[in-house]
Amino acid sequence: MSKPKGPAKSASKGPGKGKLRLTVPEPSARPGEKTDFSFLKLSKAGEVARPAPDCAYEDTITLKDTLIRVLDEEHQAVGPWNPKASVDELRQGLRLMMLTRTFDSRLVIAQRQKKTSFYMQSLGEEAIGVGQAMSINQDDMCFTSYRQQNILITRGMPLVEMMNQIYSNTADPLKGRQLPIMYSSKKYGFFSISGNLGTQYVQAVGWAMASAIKQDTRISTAWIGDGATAEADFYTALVFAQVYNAPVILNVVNNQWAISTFQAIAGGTSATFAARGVGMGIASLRVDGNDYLAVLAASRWAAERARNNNGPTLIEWVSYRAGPHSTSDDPSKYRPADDWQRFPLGDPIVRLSKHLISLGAWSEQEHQSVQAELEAQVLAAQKEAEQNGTLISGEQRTAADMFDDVYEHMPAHLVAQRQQLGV
Ligand SMILES: Cc1ncc(C[n+]2csc(CCOP(=O)(O)OP(=O)(O)O)c2C)c(N)n1
Repeated sequence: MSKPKGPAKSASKGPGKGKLRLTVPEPSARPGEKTDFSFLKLSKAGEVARPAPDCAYEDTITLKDTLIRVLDEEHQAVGPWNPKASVDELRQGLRLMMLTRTFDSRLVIAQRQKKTSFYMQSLGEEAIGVGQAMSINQDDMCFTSYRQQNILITRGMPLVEMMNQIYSNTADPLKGRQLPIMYSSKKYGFFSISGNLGTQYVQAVGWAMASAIKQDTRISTAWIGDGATAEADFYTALVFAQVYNAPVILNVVNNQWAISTFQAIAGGTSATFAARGVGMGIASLRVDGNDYLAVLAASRWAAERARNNNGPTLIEWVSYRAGPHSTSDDPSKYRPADDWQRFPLGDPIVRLSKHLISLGAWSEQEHQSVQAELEAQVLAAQKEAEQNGTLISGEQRTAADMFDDVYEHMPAHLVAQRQQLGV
């Protein structure tokens, strides 16, 4: 019997180079070593051109591999992306970043004191959400991950209300049903956070499409981390955003890490995350996420584009996750302890404060007194929230709440289950 002839046989012809090998990307350094940050494609401040916000997506193709930066080594604002923000706007931005960091550090302590079960800080990433929230309208809708608490803070959600959610106490706006930090606030245009990574990205695009269908004027913002871009929803969102020219800002926060996983394993060092956008026909920018002025400029550009029906923009924000992934994580097990100190884009709060100092609009003393003021503000909010209960003090909503809102009207089987519980 003759052997079957198939494509596999002909494909195996030709000179191979021996056995195949699987590539598994690794970070350049592990604990005790020094990260080689040369993988980051950096540009000099002021170096990258600024196309008009109504440009064709093709005009952004080169921007996928450059880095939009405004603040230079001397802390001066330079180049075509300089947003020319007023000193008052910048001072407000700095204050909101400092407030976010202060809020985070207090809640990390609260978690260590067992007042809450869990917390996630945004250390080092404060500029991105604050700057974007300052660049859009209060009624634009934000579909965030769990690391954009600064958007709620910028929009003025009372810190007490945020803490009530974290403590799952009697005043928790989400009635104790959600893991701490999974905020939801219709009032502050903040879509309910879900634990399932990436789902909000496609929903943000749908929301933007709905806004366009209704001939509304509001836009949406979508938020995802570098790791979560590997989720299918990320690509689905891009296709729909491009096809329907949805008025959405597609933010990718590249903080280099997804828990213990370096962004190379989500594909980020072979091609930038901004490249994903232009590959789909979406105008895309790659921006220094630790440069508050660059955040303002790029966010305004994208918001203007969306609002004028010029379509979506994808923005890769290059930053660094300076803290642990969450209170359940110990980064010293997988990355060098001094990584953030060596990260070339520095600390967004330090950079903006140095810029303001150079303008004569801030000082070390003012920094310290504002810091003290913010700590007092957060502490006062914390004391107030703790009156409604914490995990250790134990006050919670009634168990009867547990059955509400599963459906709009409670079906008979849920009524029966509630009665079984005797509540
Ligand atoms: C669908 C899904 N898979 C896995 C997880 C577990 N998980 C929670 S956060 C996280 C890492 C996400 O990293 P990244 O998107 O880079 O965001 P970052 O935490 O760095 O802000 C993972 C894998 C999840 N919540 N949902």
